Amino acid sequence: MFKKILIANRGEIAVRIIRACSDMGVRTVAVYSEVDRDAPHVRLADQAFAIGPAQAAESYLNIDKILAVAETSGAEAIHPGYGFLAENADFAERCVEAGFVFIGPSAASIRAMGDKVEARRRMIDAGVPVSPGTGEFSGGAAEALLEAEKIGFPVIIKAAAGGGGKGMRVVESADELETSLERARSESRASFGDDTVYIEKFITRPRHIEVQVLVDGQGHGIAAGERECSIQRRHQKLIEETPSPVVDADTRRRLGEMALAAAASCDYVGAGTVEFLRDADGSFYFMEMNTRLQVEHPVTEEVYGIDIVVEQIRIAAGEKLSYSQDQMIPRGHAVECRITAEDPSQNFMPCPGRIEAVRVATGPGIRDDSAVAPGYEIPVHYDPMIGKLIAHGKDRDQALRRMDRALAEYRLDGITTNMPFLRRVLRHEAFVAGDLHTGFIDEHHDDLFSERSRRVEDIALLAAAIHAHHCKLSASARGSGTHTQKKSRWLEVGRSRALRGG
Ligand code: MV4
Repeated sequence: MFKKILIANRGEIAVRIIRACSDMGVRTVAVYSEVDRDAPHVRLADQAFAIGPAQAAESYLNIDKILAVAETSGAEAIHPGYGFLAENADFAERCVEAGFVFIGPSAASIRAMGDKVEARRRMIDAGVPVSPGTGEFSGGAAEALLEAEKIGFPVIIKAAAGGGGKGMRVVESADELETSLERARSESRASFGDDTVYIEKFITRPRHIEVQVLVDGQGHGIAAGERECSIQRRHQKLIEETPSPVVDADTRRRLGEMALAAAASCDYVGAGTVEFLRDADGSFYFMEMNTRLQVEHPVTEEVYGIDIVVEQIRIAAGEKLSYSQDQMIPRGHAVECRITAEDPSQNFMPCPGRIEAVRVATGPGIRDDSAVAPGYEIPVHYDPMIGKLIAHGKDRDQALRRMDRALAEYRLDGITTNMPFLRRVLRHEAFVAGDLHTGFIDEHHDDLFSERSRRVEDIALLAAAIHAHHCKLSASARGSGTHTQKKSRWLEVGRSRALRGG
């Protein structure tokens, strides 16, 4: 096993990886930008090195600097986390050339799955279902029309270098085709420096369901169930869960086989995720393979009783998987909420700032994967996601109730977060019913953003403010600075009214 690992990342995922290393007795090296000097990941690591200015391009994306720190610190392996350099095949290659183990798949696997046309071709060869469509499409409007009519409208034009929604255009009818093709190509050229596109049948009202795979260097692979990730906004997932409300044991087995075939198609080694779209009649189509650890990995860890980060590190060190496929039995249900410093009422405008006080939620079935601390200033330069709350229960109902309790308990003073919005989604009747699809937030926009839905929270806030004020008054009357322990009658009234929606 490695003695020392460098974590080429920041925030909650760097903290998560440091924890896995500590559990394994592996020492850790953090890297940080100028604005992250006092960040949680820096404090938790055994060693930390500055790698440059706030701008990610000059720090967390600076390959030369990161490799230089790896050399100086004596680290043997590098974990990229997610985002930043995690799916950069050149980085994986440079790590290996410099004599470090890259904790992730080979550069060749990353490249193969990063090219969406190539990935599609490999899936077809491997017998994994894909949405009907083309290979690389280099024709003009007339040829596009022929293809689209063969496929049937609506179609979607996607960037070969894309993923995550960039360079995508949905085309409802023939008259939009030419403009959409031009737009998709130019957006793709601007974003990726490559205007290769392909065309697929557009799946309407799909669910996003993905499968976690782990493959070791001895050729053993396991699928650790699916995650339902349909609750998204602008291609950012908000809430994820496992099991999916629509996947039964037999479908899970089939999906697992498809995901392992997808992984084998690019000689995948490590932890990976195979994303599928599920259409309204229950058919699954391969969408993409993510060649990294994912944000939402904890729900799988809770329900399958595994540690995905530990497995990644073991696999990278040449060890065998700790689990076999027949041990992958789901136990209960887990849900994850992504907590962001964003204001949902201001179109999810990022609201970074200084965290004045923190009360992390705990208690039965709750896991907090965050990177927050009192006095910590959330930098404006990176993702507004500051942590994740994961609730595990014996079934979906218990997991959702625990999540609601944890979100109510959680306090992050000094910054605006999306927590009240997450609670509105969790309590929405369509969400409770498991009636999910990728357009959920848009479809239920009025319910989730209306004055009325926010009024409930306003009443609770008002009651809490009155309570705090009342405490202060009684404390100063007694000449002490401590809060009174007795719960204010105002708060109780405010709470019960708020819960009734009155
Ligand atoms: C699709 C699709 C419907 N049909 N492909 C979005 C991001 C990129 N990974 C691919 N995406 C989609 N591909 C076909 N053939 C719908 C989407 C899509 C989507 C997928 C998952 C989650 C949210 C989404 C939001 C809009 C569109």
